[in-house]
Amino acid sequence: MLKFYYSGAPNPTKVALFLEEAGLPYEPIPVDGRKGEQHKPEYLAINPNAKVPAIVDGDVTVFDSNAILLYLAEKTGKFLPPKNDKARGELLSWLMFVASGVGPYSGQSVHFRVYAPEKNEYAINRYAFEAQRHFGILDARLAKRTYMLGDTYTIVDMDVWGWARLIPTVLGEGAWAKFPNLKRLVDEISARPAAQRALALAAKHKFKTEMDDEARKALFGHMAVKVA
Ligand SMILES: N[C@@H](CCC(=O)N[C@@H](CS)C(=O)NCC(=O)O)C(=O)O
Repeated sequence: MLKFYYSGAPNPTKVALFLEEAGLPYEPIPVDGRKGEQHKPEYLAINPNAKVPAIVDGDVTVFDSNAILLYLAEKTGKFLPPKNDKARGELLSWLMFVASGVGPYSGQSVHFRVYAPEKNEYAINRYAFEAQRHFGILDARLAKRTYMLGDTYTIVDMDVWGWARLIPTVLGEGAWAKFPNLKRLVDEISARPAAQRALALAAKHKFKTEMDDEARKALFGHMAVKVA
């Protein structure tokens, strides 16, 4: 059975959504980031980047949420746009946009707003600005179509949902008012039974919640090293 390495964080949750939507049988294997389980040699053999999610599907290993979404969609033929070059171009563009922009800027925005030991106004504003700009681009696109790629619910919508449902954490309370079209999509997806099962998965395992020294050491390796 497909093994799914996960935590309750945004990137694994998008993959949980796909697995639940597609009805694929899978064995969930928790990787507790705050306990440093992502750095264990046996997990590094699966994902040398020491992050979740990852999957092992027979003799195939895939890491990175966006790669996994594309792999599973192509394998099952589910949640893909129509088969033509134009739709394929849009699929790849928007998947990479979420992978290289929405995810990293949102993650860094949360890091500097919530976790950084010093509140650096320049960094907070830089990442919040970029996260907001990326969400604004998604919102403008969703003003003109039901789903990211048109009339069909695809892996791009799942990819967007992973981070967009956390907009108040990324940008602060009240931020939803700036993205009414994105909110419509997020609310629609969150109400789907598969999304509720994906969110419930994180609650089935008792992940560590304390941000203590062990957690900081595991998640913020840079704090112990002077690189530049
Ligand atoms: N590009 C990767 C990013 C994965 C990622 O940042 N995962 C976070 C959880 S959302 C993680 O594992 N953090 C633990 C750590 O940084 O040590 C993806 O989309 O899968």
